Amino acid sequence: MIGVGDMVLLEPLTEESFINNLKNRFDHSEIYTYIGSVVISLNPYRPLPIYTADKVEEYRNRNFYELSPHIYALADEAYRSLRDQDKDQCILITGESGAGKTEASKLVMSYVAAVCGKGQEVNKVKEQLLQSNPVLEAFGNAKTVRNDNSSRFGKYMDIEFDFKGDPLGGVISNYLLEKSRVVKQPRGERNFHIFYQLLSGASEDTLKKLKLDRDLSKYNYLSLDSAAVNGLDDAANFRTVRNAMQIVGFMEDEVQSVLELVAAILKLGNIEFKPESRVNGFDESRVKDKNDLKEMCELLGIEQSALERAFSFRTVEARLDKVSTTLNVAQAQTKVRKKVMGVLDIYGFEIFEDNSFEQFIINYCNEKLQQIFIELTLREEQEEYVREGIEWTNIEYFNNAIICDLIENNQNGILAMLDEECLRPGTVTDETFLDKLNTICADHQHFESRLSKNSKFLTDHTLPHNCFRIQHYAGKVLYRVEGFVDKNNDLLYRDLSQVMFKANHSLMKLLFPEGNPNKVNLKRPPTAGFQFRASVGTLMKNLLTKNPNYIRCIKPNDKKAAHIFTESLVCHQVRYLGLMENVRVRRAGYAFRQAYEPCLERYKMLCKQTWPHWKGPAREGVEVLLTDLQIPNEEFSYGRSKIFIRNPRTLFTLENKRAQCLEDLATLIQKIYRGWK
Ligand code: AOV
Ligand code: MG
Repeated sequence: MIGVGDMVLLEPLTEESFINNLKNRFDHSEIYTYIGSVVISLNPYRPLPIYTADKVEEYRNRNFYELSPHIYALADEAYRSLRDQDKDQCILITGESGAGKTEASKLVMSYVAAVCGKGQEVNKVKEQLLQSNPVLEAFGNAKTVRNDNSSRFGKYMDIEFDFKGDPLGGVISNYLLEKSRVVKQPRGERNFHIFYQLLSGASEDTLKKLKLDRDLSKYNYLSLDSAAVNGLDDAANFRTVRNAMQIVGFMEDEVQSVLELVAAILKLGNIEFKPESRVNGFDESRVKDKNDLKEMCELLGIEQSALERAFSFRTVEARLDKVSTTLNVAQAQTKVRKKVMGVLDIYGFEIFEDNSFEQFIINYCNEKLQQIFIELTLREEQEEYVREGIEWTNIEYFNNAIICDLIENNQNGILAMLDEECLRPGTVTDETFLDKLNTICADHQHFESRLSKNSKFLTDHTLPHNCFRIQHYAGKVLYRVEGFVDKNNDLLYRDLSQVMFKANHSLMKLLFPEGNPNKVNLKRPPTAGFQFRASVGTLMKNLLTKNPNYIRCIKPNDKKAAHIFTESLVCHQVRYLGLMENVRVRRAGYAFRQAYEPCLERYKMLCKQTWPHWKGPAREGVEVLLTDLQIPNEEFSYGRSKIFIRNPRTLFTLENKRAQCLEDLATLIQKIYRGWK
């Protein structure tokens, strides 16, 4: 074992020793380390030979602490607990952008797929579950400055199992896609992968049908400076995605429809408008070059003049709306209760140079997850002590509930303020929204802004006037308010959605139900912020009903590079993730706990009465063993099903004695062997 595999056993426990242990292990390609049952995962930024079929076999049906730390151990524990103890599980993966969450979620899924069920039908379900990833990533991931394959949407997948633990299917929920990326990408970033994949990977014939040109520079929506990404083979990935769509269950004509939409979006981006003065003095926009418009309408079966009218008279800028929805990969309709394993992979905490509404939403989501980690780690710990009948000591934590409240409070949270502005009659701008925040949130300890003149608080002169800053659990983020009102409103003019609904293209129709003239809904649709808050709320409630398993991902450097461990960067993440507190909570009462059976099994060789077999109950065997080893009574507590060890050193003593015993045994065997020879 390189360093210490479980931080709970680290002596002495300081931030320095914690980081050193991570570094030492990372330098020896050991990217996983435990804090009790929590897995810390460091992104190696290179392929490691630790995800082979042999490794799967090695970790299968083994106790968590028996082997060196691995994400497979967590996946195995979660799966067995679901199958054998009928406990619904959730896998919560957190960490900042590029830390390795999406990769971790795929590793968990592929491990579970490898160990659960067999047979043709089951294999088909597994394949569908796994192949949903390339499809979703093509349409929802993009290269950002932080990550070449950054998730621009949140994803929660419930994998459903029958009573035997065989997979039945999966239900995927998507959370707020960063759709503004379709239209505009920050410098050095790309649009969603699918655009590049389609243009590089599709056959000449397909491109012709889609009226597309392979040349990226022909499309305004595809930024040119960053089109090629090292290590990303767009053409090969296109084939993977096509294949995956087929496995997931798309019919050939459905794939074609999707690609037509992708092509239409590229055409849409090329449509330019020119102002045209009208008699009454107002400017009106007109489509400049009609070829792209014509081709787009042909692709989607839209009447060109109707679309042109809708563009010209109401909208100045072409905007797109996409509906993110629940996608059923395969829903098995059985009457019996399904066992569920939920895998949550969201967009990680982000701080860019320029942070807008999207970052605000992403970071809010991360606050909520941190909150659930805090609540559940403490709760679970407390509950375990109660369950086992053992006394509990409280540990102080930084609780980020206060930041969640600043954002989501129904009366005066930032999202509520934004909604209020969006719904208010009269002139509403991003500035009026900021003014409102200035007056309402100004004295909140996690909120900063250069304040409007009528406020008595003044926090920071250096802040640009159109920004506010939030001190998140993971760092301070400066948000520019420009676009907040518009993005939260998320409205598409009705005449545009009506034209889209009239399209002779069934998929397109499906995406614009609000354009149905027979279903004119005068009620305003909920804002983007409101919907997000509601769906995150539902998700959190759902997670709270399940048994949580944590993977805490850490990014070792800012260069997306292998072998580099930047201590300051890691230290920052260790702090905000609350990992030191996590260890302390774990050690506060009892550093280590283990069920009686495996404990006796592991150490029984240290005592004549328990070796080689102990006939009575395991708990009594452990008592006999510990008494025989003369370990002081205060070092232990006997829980109902587990033994609790107070001090890590006691465990070391046991481990050392065991190692010594094994060594003596090996020497003895060698002697006997030599004697024979
Ligand atoms: P993220 O999901 O946490 O970021 P990813 O899982 O996409 O991060 O990881 C970023 C990149 O790091 C991957 O594309 C891989 O190249 C590499 N990587 C991550 N984990 C491993 C691993 N276990 N082994 C080898 N390489 C790995 V974001 O979606 O941006 O929040 O929003
Ligand atoms: Mg991701």
